[in-house]
Amino acid sequence: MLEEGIQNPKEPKERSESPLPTPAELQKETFPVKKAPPIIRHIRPPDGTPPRSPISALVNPCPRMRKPDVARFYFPRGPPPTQIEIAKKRNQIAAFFKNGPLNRAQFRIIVTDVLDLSSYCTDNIWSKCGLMKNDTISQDIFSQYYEQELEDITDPKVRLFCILKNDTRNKILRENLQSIMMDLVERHPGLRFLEQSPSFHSKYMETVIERVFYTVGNEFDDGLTLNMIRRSNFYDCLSLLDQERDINDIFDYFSYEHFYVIYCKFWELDNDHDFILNAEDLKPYAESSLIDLVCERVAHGYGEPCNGPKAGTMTYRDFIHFIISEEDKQTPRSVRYWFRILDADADGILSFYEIEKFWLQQAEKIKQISPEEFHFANVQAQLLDMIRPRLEGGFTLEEIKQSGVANLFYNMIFNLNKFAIHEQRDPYRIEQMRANPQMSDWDRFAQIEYIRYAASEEEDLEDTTSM
Ligand SMILES: [Ca+2]
Ligand SMILES: [Ca+2]
Repeated sequence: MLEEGIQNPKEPKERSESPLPTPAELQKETFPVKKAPPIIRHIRPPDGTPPRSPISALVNPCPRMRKPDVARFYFPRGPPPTQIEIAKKRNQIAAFFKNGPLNRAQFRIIVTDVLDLSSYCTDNIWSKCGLMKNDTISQDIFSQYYEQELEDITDPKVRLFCILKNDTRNKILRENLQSIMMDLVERHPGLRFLEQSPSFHSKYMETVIERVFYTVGNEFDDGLTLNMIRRSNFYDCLSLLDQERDINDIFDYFSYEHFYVIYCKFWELDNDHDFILNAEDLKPYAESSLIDLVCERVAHGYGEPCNGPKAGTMTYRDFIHFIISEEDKQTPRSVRYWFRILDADADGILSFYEIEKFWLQQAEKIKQISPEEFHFANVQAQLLDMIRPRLEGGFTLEEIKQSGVANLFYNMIFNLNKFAIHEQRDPYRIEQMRANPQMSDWDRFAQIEYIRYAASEEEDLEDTTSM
């Protein structure tokens, strides 16, 4: 047996009678003696073509396996419609066109009843079909577009994305929402009063579009993807526009009152009205409740990149991101916004030496209004109590997000007024939260401020009439 094991492998050997290999044979088969790995032949490609992978030039010794018959379960565009559903939709479309081509107003019923989209998307379809505003649409033109682009989609959010997206980028850009906004300003019953003030149309439209990009998109600001649309409530809010006559009841994106508050807040800070703010302009915001260092870092784009004409300046759009982040510190986006403001060395950890720099300015402010002294050690203990971080030296973004008290945490570091309001447990505020639990911090802020603006306008009016 031992001799067999060291036998020259070139010599033919007699196999044993046993149907099973001997231990020595087994050993040889498992460990072939110093067998070199096969050489990969490099095939010289003809000039002008890139080299091919050597593997693909060799004959594959393994026969190709047949793919197992597993039912497809992931459909990026939603499960496909059945033949019955396809036929039903085609019949529905044919019925709407039975009297010939339709104008834009007549076509809206197809957008809502067949495509299950907001009627305010009509103009996007119109331009996808290559039509001008005053053209009519024939059944042939629409069916060609519909069968090619929309027929296999059952998820209306996917349909919305396909109608709005920029075709070359496969994303929704700001300009792709423009026609929805123009139609909205022209037709929505809740915006009739704006007819007399065309100068505000573009600012209202810009504000709504920016709020959509702030809420649905992300900081990379590279357009809205299908997944972003799917995860968001944008489709639902657009659909609400056809049912809700008071646009102010649609808090997300479209409320005119919310726009009014954002615009007035900006106008109050922008003294020279060139629609640009710097850190100095920002400091009086909300009765100067933010510390200077925070205002400086906001204007320099540490929270989110700013688009002003020079470093340290913000546009109206940048201000929208700032004010929503400031007034609602609980959303994932605003938690990130303020984390970047405070994480001065950008290492992903909010360390106590960073927090202390901001706190020193906060402490100065406290000194001006209160004889009581607050030591950083106490603040540190309170912050640790709120978040309970894993590391000793600081906090991670995820920990602040998960804590559910990001607003308190941030306000304690840099917004004295807001922190004091929480500490005092303002009964009006508690009542407001109880009455409208569905409202976000932003919604509550916008509501209170709008009422305040409306009241002061009425007071002004009374003053002028009594004079
Ligand atoms: Ca300015
Ligand atoms: Ca840091």
